[in-house]
Amino acid sequence: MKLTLIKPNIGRREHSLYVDEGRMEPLQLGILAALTPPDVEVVMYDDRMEKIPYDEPTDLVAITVETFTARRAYEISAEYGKRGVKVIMGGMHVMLIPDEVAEHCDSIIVGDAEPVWAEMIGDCRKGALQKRYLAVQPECPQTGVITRRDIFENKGYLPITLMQFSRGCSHQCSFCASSVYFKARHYCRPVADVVAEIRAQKRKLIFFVDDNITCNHQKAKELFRALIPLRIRWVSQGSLDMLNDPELMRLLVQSGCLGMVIGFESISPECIDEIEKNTNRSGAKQMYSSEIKQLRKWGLQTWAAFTLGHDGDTPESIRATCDFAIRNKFTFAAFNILMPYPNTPLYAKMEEEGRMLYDKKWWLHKNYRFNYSSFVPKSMSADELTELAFECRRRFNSLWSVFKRVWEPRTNLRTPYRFFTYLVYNPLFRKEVFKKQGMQFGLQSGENTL
Ligand code: B12
Repeated sequence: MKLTLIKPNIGRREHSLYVDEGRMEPLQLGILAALTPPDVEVVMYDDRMEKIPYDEPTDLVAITVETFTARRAYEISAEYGKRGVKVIMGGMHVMLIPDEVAEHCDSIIVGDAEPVWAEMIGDCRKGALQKRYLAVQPECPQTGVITRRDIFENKGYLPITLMQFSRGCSHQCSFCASSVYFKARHYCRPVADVVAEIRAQKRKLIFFVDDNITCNHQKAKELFRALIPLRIRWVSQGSLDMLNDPELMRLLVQSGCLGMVIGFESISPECIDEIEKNTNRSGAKQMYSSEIKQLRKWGLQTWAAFTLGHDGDTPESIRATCDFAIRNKFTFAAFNILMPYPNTPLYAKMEEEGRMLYDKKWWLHKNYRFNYSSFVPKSMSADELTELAFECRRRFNSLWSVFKRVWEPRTNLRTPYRFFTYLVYNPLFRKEVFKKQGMQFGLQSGENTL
């Protein structure tokens, strides 16, 4: 039997193809490969930079789907369908809206693949693939499974190893798709498995793609203690409440943490209340001054993430958010328009208030473009919000801002390595800002909604 794994791209630019130059290893496909019995041949194609050879013989195609790659995933599935090849889909979007996905393929796995993958492969061998497999969320994700990384070789990925210690987050921010997937729970892998996985690969730079690696302080401390002897460098995502626990922070730094993606979301306390981001309530009341001081003290290079277009946002507050990010010399920042992902509380609210645009299914609509507002904001038009968010990305990533932000002795200039990281990744992200803006979803302009 032969299995073909596929990571879809978002789509294309209006006038040319889009190649993701900052692409990272598709971790989920490495896990699916590892779960697959050794007698099954496995190949992987990454649509972000290579052509999919639709005519290459295969017995099953497995596609990972996020909401922003759904339209492209359905196109790929249709191509295989024309050739009579069976397609299975799984991933975040499948959990959020399984009935829609099921219309575009032969089978779906709802939830983590681990509990049902072996059964599915067995069914496929017998020619008896079921329409739907429902996975019960395992208390310990990925137990005993070491990601197969040989499938990533020679694909030009950034030289950083992706891995997970935990999945999910116990907070319940109204816009977060992951809280829906994990029902606001946080699941940790056994620390020994993570250590074994780090040892099984060669790199010393790890990106823990956890939703919130510091969600459970005790478990995080256990992990960090075990990382210290490995002498790695790592980055991940965490929430501001980690700063309230000095022992956690000491271990985090000692274990090699270079920096974190932190969801600041908004500088306005009203907006933080609106999205129910409890970890940010006290910080937002004083413009995060004590949190930023601490992040510097611990020497972390922060990737600050903001969401724009809250009901309490105005054009002035959005511009002030960008000023705040530049003034505080964050190493990187993301200015994302608030996105109503299907089945999230944010989506339900926008739908109820009649504010959804693009026939309520922006991810399938032929006129929707990457980084456009998909709803009508309260204090501005959708187009104005789209333009303001683009303006923030342009300003934060401008050459002048890159020059200004580097002068932070405790973070960006702390060591030659930190300075190097700053210099290499800022131009890369700057390029992506322009390449991705306004990208069409999928490659074909086709139907209004698929
Ligand atoms: C790492 C990460 C990134 C990395 C990309 C890494 C990469 N490899 O390319 C970076 C930082 C670049 C990134 C960017 C973005 N991301 Co991101 N990202 C993540 C994060 C934190 C982890 C993803 C991951 O690797 N998980 C580990 C794997 C093992 O888990 P998994 O994918 O869930 O896979 C399991 C199951 O779902 C299932 N499964 C998965 N695929 C398949 C396929 C089949 C066939 C089967 C059977 C099963 C199956 O089995 C797997 C094993 O258990 C997720 C959060 C999350 N919890 O998923 C957000 C997340 C996926 N990102 C999100 C978003 C919005 C984005 C951006 C659009 C942000 C932006 N505005 O720019 C961009 C777009 C990226 C792009 N394509 O250009 C959203 C997506 C929401 C949605 N509804 O789709 C998420 C869920 C964050 C969130 N909390 O909302 N991201």
